Amino acid sequence: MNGQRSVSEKKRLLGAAAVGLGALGVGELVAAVRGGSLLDGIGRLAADYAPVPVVETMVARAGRYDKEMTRLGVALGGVAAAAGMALLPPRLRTPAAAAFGAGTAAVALRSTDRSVPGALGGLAAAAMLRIGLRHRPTGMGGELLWAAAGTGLLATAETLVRRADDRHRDRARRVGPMGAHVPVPEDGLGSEPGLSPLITKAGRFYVADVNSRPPRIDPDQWRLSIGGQVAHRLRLSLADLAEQAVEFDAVMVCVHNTPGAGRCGNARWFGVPLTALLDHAVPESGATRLVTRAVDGYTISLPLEPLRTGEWPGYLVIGMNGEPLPPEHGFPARVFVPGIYGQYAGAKWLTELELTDDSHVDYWWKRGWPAEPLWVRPESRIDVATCGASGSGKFTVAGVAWAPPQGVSAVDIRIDDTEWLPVELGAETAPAAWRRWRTIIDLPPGTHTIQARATSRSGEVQGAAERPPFPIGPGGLHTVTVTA
Ligand SMILES: Nc1nc2c(c(=O)[nH]1)N[C@H]1C(S)=C(S)[C@@H](COP(=O)(O)O)O[C@H]1N2
Ligand SMILES: [Mo]
Repeated sequence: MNGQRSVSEKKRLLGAAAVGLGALGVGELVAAVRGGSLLDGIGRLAADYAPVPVVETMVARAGRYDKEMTRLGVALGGVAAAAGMALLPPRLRTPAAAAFGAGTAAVALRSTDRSVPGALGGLAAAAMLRIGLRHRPTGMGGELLWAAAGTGLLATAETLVRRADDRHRDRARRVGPMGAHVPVPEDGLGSEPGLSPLITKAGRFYVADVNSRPPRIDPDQWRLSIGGQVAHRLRLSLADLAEQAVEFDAVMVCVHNTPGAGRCGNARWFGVPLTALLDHAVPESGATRLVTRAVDGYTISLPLEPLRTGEWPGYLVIGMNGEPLPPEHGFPARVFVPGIYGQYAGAKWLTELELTDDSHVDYWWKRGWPAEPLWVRPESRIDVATCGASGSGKFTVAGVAWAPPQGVSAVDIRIDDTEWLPVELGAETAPAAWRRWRTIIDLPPGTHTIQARATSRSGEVQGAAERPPFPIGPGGLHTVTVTA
C-alpha cells in the first residue's frame, strides 16, 4: 500500500517537474522576445542575497563558468518549485501559482533590473504553471512532451537573447576607435609558447560581476553625470570624454584571484583622469567620497581626497586595447583605479559619479566586505613550466607578475622549498601593468614543485601564507608540480 503511494507520488512529482520546465520555457520565451530574461533576474537576486559562504564557494568552484552555473541553478530551482506546488492540496495550487507569478514579476522589476519583459515572462510562466498543474500530464508521453517543449522554448529564448546581445556588441564596437593606436612595446622576452601576452585581448579578459549578462546601454542616449556635492554639475557624452582621454597600461585583478588563477588581465585602457573631471566639477567642502554608480544598481565608493590629488591615479575609462569597452567590460564607461582590486576599483556600466559625505553604503559593505578599498598584493603566476629537449632536465619556467601601482622590482622562484633564485624580468611597459619573466633551470630526475614570488618596488614581498579571498583578499604562492 505504502509502496504504491510513493510510486504514484513520484509520478506526480515528475509530471509537475515537467510542467515546471514547460512553464519556465514559456516565461523565458515571452521575456526573450523583448530581449529580457526571467532567469537572469532571479539569478541576480540570488547573487545579491545568497549568504557570503555560498557565494564564495560558488565563485571558487564555478571559476569562469559562474554565470552559466547560476542560470542552471535558477532553472533547476524553478523546476523544483513547480514540482513542490504539485504536493500542495488542490485548492492552494492556484494561489501558489499566482504568488509565483507575482514574485517573479516583482523580482524582474527590482531596481537592479527594471525589466518589464522579465516581469511579463514571470506572469506568463505562472499562467502556464496554473494550467499545467490542473491538467497535469499523466503517463510518459505527456511528461516528455511538456519537458521537451520546455527545453526547446528555453533554448529558443537563449538564442533570442544572445542575438540581442550580439546586436548590442556590434553597436558598441561601432562607437570606436578609442585610443591612440600606439603599438604595444616589446618587453624583450619575445614569444614563449604558453606565456601570457603583454596585453590581454578583451575577449580573453576575465569577466566578474553580479549580473548574468551585461546590461545594454544605448551610447547615443548615455550621458555621464557628475553631481551631488559639487559646485558645477556636469553631463558628458562619450564624445566629450573621448576628447580628454589618455592611454595607460594596467593590470586589473579580481579579489577572487587566488594564486595561479586567471581572474586578472593586463590591458591598454583609454580614459579621462579623475583629477581632471573633479577639477571641472569642483567638489564642495563636505564631500568626502566619490560614489561610482552603475545601471545595475551596483555602487563602489572611494575616498575623494586621494583621487582628487592624484595620489591614487584613477580614470574614467571608455576604451580597452584601442576599442570601446566591450559590453561585458562595462560599455560605455567604467571607473578604474589601478592597484585596487576590481571589486573596489570602480563600477562598470557607469551612469553617475556622485560626490557625497560618509553616509553612503556600498554594495559590498552590505555583504560583509571591508569598507576601505583593498589593494592588490604583489603576485607572480607561473604560466609555463616545460621541459626543453626530452630527457635533458632543462626546464623553461615563465610567467607574469604584478604589483600595481608601484610595479614589480623582482621575481624569484624556488624548487622544492629550497632557496629563492632571481629570474630574468621583461621590460616594464608601465609600473601598474604586469611584467613578464622567464628563466631556465636544471632539474634532476623526479617530481618537483616550483613556486614563484613577486616583490614590489615598495619592498613588499609576496608571502607564502595561504588565505581565502574573503574578507581581505587572497594570499599564498602559485605552486606547480613537474616531473623531470
Ligand atoms: N556595475 C558593476 N561594476 C563592477 C562589478 C559589478 O558587479 N557591477 N564587479 C566588479 C568586480 S568584482 C570586478 S573584479 C571588476 C571586473 O571587471 P571585468 O569584468 O571587466 O574584468 O568589475 C567590478 N565592477
Ligand atoms: Mo571581482
